[in-house]
Amino acid sequence: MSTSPEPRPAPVPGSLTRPSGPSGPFTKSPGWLDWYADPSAPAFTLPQGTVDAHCHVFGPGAEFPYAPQRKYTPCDASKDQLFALRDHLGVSRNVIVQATCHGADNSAMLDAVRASGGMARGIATVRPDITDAELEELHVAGVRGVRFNFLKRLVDAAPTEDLAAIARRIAPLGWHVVIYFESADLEELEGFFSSLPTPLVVDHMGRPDVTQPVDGPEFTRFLRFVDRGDVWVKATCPERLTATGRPALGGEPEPYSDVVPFGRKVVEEFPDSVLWGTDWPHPNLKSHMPDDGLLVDYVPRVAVTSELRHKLLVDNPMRLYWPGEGV
Ligand code: 0GY
Repeated sequence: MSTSPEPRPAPVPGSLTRPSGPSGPFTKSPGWLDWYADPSAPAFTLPQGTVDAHCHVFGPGAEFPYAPQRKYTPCDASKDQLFALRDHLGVSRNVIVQATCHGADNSAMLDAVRASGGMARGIATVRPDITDAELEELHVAGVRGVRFNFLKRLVDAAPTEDLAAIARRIAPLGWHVVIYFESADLEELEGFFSSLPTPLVVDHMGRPDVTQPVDGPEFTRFLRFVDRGDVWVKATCPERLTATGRPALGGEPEPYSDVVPFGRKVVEEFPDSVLWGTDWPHPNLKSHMPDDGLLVDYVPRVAVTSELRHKLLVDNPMRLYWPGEGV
């Protein structure tokens, strides 16, 4: 694998513009909230080399059809639109996580990773019958992990023996497993997670119930789980986790205050194994669609020193996704 980044392709002018019609040949799920087409310029300047370690591409459906077994049909969100957002926010690199609406067809994600000129990595969804040659092809394209999703509203349950078999297959490639689960399910899943032979990366802080105290039993269990293993945590998705916080809209300077103590806790307890990401284009939000510029301004509320911010935004994701590369 090459270790020097290739030149980044020029941003596509105007590509944050979102078509208002249907998603190509697909009809969006009822009530679908489209991503925010006119994000503000962040007040907080991200450090050079910032990695958005959790984002997705959706289609476009006309080019990369959504999977027949999907649980939702989104608004298209193309690689050009993702790269335009990256440049607008001052992000340098992306980790593009396969979204469940594409099932195990990684084409849209791979197309985006390949087009990034080395500035994106991918997290794939794979089936247990994937061949070694196919895994190698994913690695060459820039994939560095697989995602195991345990949310019943997003996927049909997969047998843990199949997932364990996948984890054994990817371990020699130096990949990790991204796990997405509801906090209430951790007790049941913890033994399985601990048996996996790869590092683990937890989506959205394990989805805590933020109406519970940050030092309550549920989040304490999660913190202990992280502490015991080779586990990374994404301090992401305040817009998804919030119960009472004001939304990141209309220039709100302090959105999602109810999530801040949880974000601060993981950033301060695990400064060398936390990651940040936008979660753009924010699938399945119900109450509102955040202004991504304001989501950047949320970062210094959970990472309160420049040292913590540099670890969260640059050092940690670079170590995990671009080891040995300078920013
Ligand atoms: C997220 C969260 C969600 C969806 C997906 O792959 C997906 O469909 O990840 C969700 O609905 O909670 O991380 O983007």
